[in-house]
Amino acid sequence: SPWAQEPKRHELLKPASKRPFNAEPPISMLGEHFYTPNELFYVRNHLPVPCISAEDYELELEVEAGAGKSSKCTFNLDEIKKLPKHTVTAAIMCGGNRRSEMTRIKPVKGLSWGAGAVGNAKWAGARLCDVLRAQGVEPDEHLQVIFEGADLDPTAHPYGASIPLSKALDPRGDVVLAYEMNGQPLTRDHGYPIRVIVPGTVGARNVKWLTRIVVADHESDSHWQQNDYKGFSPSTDWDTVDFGKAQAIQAMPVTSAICSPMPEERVKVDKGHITVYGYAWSGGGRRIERVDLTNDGGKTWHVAKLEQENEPDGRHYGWSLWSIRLPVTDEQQKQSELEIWAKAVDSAYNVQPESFENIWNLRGVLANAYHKVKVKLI
Ligand code: MTE
Ligand code: MO
Repeated sequence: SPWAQEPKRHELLKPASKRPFNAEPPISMLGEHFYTPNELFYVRNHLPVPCISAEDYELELEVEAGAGKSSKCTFNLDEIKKLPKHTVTAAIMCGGNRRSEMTRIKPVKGLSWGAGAVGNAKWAGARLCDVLRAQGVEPDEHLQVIFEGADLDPTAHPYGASIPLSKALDPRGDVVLAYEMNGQPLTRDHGYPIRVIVPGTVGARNVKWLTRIVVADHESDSHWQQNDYKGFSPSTDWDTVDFGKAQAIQAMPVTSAICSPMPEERVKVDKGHITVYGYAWSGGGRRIERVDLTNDGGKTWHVAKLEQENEPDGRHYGWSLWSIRLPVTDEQQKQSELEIWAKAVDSAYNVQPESFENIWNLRGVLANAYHKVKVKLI
């Protein structure tokens, strides 16, 4: 069975599916750590986890004829580790994070993720731009970089994805061939021995168990690049959808989530306040500027305190944690039910949409409406 060699997982990871393994941590724990502990980092696998030994590992780099002077070369793990080591903090978020909230409007196809299909880590490895430059790859707006994993589907096609060459070559893009996650070697679930980290870009392009890189004049022809991870109008249904007409998701939109309290939690009011915390993140390196909270349906907004790295805007790839002591009126205390809303604003003043109605899409991706949590006051 292809599933016989699956790694052991932390018991707190809640599976959305077991084969392939997909799981998220309890979000109250997620919001407690600026760097997500490796064993609690969500796992999103489309296929069985491949077994790769450090000795046998090989990465192929090919420049196709349509993308300049064609060439092919390979690297083993030691060769990659000898290249200058670059560290970047980046959150990775699945395109389907928070899908379960969008589903409540109208069913969508996809794993029913809560708000935990995201994690923030310090990644270290060789810079992809160094590897490409050494191979003589020149900037060209029309070219793409295709990544392939060692995980194969039943027809022997690898998991694959692609990004624009301009992102790969940009030194501020911080794309790394990572062998470390929070100072530890990658675990098997997260791509051992090498995965590509594409900061600011949807999880699906951060290919794990990376075995092949191709510079080409076209995107990856994989299912996941072509027929998945794309957004559509709320009125597009499975009879009318044309995946060829939509752009593959790359940078993610601004989002946030309340990690604590959890829905339906009984929350103690302390001197007229309750404590609320969570995360916020935006794609494309856009820093989180502000997180606003309301518990009266938007009549009054309160600004949360942010914890974030001091990276420049445009290169701010890590998430922000936020927390606030939210005031509760006597009137609200008497009613005992309270609904809390969170919305984040990024450095381009992009803001989350208020509801899921107008961003609903049939795959349930880009689910970034205000996060709304109903609690009971005690
Ligand atoms: N890479 C390979 N080779 N196979 C996969 O199934 N899943 C992708 C991406 N890279 C995937 C992959 C998706 S959809 C996401 S959201 C992230 O990996 C999840 O990364 P994680 O499991 O380390 O959290
Ligand atoms: Mo994903």
